[in-house]
Amino acid sequence: MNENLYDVLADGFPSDRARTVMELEDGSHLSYADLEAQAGRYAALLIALGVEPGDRVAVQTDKSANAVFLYLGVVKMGAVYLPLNVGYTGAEIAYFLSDATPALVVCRPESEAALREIATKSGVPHVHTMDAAGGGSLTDAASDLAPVIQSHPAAAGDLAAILYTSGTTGRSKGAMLTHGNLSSNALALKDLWGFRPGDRLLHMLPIFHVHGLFVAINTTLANGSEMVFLPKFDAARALELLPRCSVMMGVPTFYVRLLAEAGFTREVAAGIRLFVSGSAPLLEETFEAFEQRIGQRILERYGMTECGMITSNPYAETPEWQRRAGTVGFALPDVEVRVADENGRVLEREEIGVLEVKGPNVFKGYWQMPEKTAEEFRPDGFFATGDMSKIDTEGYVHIVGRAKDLVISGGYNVYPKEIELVIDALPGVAESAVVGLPHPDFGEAVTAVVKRSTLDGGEIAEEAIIEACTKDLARFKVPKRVFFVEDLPRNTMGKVQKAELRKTYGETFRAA
Ligand code: MCA
Ligand code: AMP
Repeated sequence: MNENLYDVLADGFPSDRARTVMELEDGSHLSYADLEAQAGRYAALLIALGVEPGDRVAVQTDKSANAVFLYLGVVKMGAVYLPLNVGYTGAEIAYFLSDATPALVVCRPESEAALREIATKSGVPHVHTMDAAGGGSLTDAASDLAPVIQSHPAAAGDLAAILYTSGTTGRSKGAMLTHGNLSSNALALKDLWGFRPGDRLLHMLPIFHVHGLFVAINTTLANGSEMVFLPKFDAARALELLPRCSVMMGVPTFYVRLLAEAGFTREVAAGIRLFVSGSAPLLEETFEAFEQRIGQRILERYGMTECGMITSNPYAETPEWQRRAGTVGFALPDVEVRVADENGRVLEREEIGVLEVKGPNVFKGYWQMPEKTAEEFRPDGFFATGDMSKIDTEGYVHIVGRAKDLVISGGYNVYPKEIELVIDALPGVAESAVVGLPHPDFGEAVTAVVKRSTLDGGEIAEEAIIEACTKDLARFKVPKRVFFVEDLPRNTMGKVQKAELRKTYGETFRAA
């Protein structure tokens, strides 16, 4: 049976393919017929280049309609889509390419020279460009080709995408997501969140991570409805566009920034039937301020790259089942969740442990890391998320912390180890500890605490550390502040006490 994600989504496309799929920043519209033709052309080009089903296609481009159509074309012809954050630096990209060995890399024109050099070293045969408007060598090469009509017949367990997610060891892992993972999530969310004909989603998220790419786009396409598709989040633009939309999805920072706008009123939001928040904890104060101002409750849901969406607060509210601040709701249909201790013993309601998940949404494993994969799965197939949680007596899931050493800044994950490795390698540094501190805009702000080395002489300064990080790391990972200490606080086992650092420096950004 063919379970290619593209075809599953296409089952939901409107029968009148002239209907709009995207309205762009300049007000122009693209139809479902445009989507089919352009995705089909990219699929044809990939086949012409010799890309085979199962080959990886790595894409580091700006957000554009063609970038979405490229994603769909890759999936359609059976290759594996590998999106990369545009913020990633050459050093970061070099690792992804050497690990994933893609058959094709698509990059911004301005990074072509650097990318070609990295690609050559990793043995990547093809490099093409795509600019912020969707033009470039890839689109040129595809323009005269006849669109592929028939998708590659894929099984539910075949790979559709690899998304890299950093790890506690500092080494990124490629989460392998299958056609079945992505389509089960899209169809579940379409039903659960009441997607209906005529919906229009305000799309302001980046499209190289699960939230903007799969949750927002796949759900919309499975519903055959439209998106107002903007290059990035901008609160002032959101105020102009919200009255013409019916659904908005965002990370908590979007809602914090909207609430900072005096013009964000009930009238502006009146046409929105659903505001969704996820990727990071939504503070209760944001949930409450939003309800007070707008008269609607944000629907908070929870997920991760490896599993797509896992839980959601209720869409249809009843007197007993409401969207509750500080909770992420209930497992999606067909998804099971439980809380277990570190030995895998399943805990009772209200007890705190690690959340474990099983279902059609759960990924196939980490790319070429069978041991790492085995470590994260329980013998009965549950995946351990690393999120500390509890399920309350009514069944609501609460994410109460993280077992994994992770900072989430403006919805982006930052693994401290990766930053610590860069800082520790600098002359003048003995050792460092990176923590996330409360930040009014980003939720958490990456902060480094550094012990200087006496060996290398000189006094390394905050600016030098930030500059060095900026060279190697995407900007959202770069510490917003660096503090110096005589010694890092350690427990009797010699482990750095990050909780203590978070307490000591906790007020740093409060008034920012
Ligand atoms: C930008 N900067 C950041 C961030 N974004 N720093 C820390 N954290 C960030 N998230 C840097 C910029 O490089 C710049 O640095 C400075 O902060 C100010 O930029 P600003 O103009 O304020 O940023 P922005 O362009 O407005 O972006 C903020 C943003 C954006 C809109 C919140 O980060 C964003 O769209 N976040 C969404 C992330 C997302 O989609 N996550 C989903 C992952 P400098 O001045 O030094 O250059 S999927 C996921 O987590 C799971 C599956 C799930 O559950 O969804
Ligand atoms: P990522 O690895 O980028 O997919 O991020 C997944 C992580 O984001 C999860 O493991 C959680 O730690 C966090 N996360 C996502 N949604 C929420 C939420 N609604 N509340 C708290 N944490 C969340």
